[in-house]
Amino acid sequence: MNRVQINQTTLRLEKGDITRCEVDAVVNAANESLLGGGGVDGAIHRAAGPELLAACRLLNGCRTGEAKLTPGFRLKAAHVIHTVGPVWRGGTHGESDLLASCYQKSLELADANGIRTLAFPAISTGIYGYPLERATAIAVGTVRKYLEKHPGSDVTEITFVCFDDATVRAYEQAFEELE
Ligand code: AR6
Repeated sequence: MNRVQINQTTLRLEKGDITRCEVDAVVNAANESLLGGGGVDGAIHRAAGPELLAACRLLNGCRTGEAKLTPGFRLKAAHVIHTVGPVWRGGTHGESDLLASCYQKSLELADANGIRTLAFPAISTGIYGYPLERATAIAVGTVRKYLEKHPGSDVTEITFVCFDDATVRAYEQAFEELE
């Protein structure tokens, strides 16, 4: 299963590169400095151009579980929502709440800024080492909870962008578990 409807919003998954997504906002899996890094963060900064780093420098970083907004500059996406996922430290350091907060705060920012279409990477599942299936269950579950609580949300489409097949399978399973 690769599509789920919740109220007015379609949840979908797509295999590919988030920097190429034609959406109102892409979410970046950043670090607390917001000054760039590897993984999807590096790819977004490369594609958006040096203006993105200049904009990020003005934000004074971002705490884990929080989210901040910049323009998308040279990306097709008008905005980037930068959020900082937790580093996996065995699961006993509040990781699941912090990861859920990344999705919740990103959706709140989207709604506050009239963003209708949004693309998320699999936050924390790369360099930060969060176990994939647990992370995708939190991603989909948190988005569902948010949409059920906010039936008037302006967000019409949420894409979970998967960089590899294992991530596609993990989201497919998370979608199935919603039924
Ligand atoms: N499009 C979509 N997904 C991608 C892309 C891309 N272009 N590139 C990688 N991924 P990661 P994290 C996937 O490591 O675990 C950075 O240095 C990747 O395969 O990017 O939250 C930051 O500055 C994985 O599924 O983010 C932080 O220091 C997912 O994106 C740290 O990494 C997340 O992997 C954050 O680590």
